[in-house]
Amino acid sequence: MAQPRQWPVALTIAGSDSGGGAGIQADLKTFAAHRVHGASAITCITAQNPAGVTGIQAASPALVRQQMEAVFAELPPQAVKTGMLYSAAIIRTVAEFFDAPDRPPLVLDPVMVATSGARLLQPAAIRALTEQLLPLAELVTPNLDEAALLTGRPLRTVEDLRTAARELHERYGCAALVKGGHLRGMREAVDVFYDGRQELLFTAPFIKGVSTHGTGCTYSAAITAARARGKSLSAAVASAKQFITDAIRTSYRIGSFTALNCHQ
Ligand code: PXL
Repeated sequence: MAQPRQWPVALTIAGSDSGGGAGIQADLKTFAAHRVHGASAITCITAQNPAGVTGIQAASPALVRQQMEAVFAELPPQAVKTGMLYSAAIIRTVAEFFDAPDRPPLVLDPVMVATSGARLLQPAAIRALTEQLLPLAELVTPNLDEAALLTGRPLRTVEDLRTAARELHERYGCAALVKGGHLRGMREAVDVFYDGRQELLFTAPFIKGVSTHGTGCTYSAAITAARARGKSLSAAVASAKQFITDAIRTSYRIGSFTALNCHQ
């Protein structure tokens, strides 16, 4: 029999969304759509549906570490992303694990608040995220609210996105993708990428009338999958922008809600 073909592995370190629209579930579907084997280290279980979050329980930091160790021992991933990390203790555990030689590229989606308004990061954990994990990331992917929190200033224009991306790179040494999808009064969803050498603007038509629950997860998972497949960081962001735009454009209905199509 012919030898099966090798697939790359990507790891997501994130929370579970019982409704299947965001979190681990969106990440694994997106990895699969890229023909990348998806491994996961679950940080939290959330009880939720598209209307909102009704419960959260965190895994112990020791169990998060064991999941990462189990994956790295036999399925060393070519790229890793983090999503909902929830507590300072979990962030410290992930940072300690990544502060080692020869770790694969880390895409950090600084998940703080759900589209529905639920808090997904404890306030006391923001410092651990910026001081311990951000310096270890290859890329950070904040939306407008998250970029405002990380830089200490509101973002209202594309110029503000450009400044924020540069500032995040200067402060933390990682590349930044600041996502302007929710900028007011714009016909287009503009994202700014800056890695210290090049600035790139990614633009797509703004699509009205669909839920954006899970867009951040799907976007960062698509970047991670493309990195696991060997693309450069800027090429991975470009292909992921196309993927997330198509996922929004081809959203489907589930009951009285819409969901992103990350099954492309
Ligand atoms: O999109 C942010 C996010 C990440 N992770 C989990 C979530 C959400 C949003 O609801 O539920 C588990």
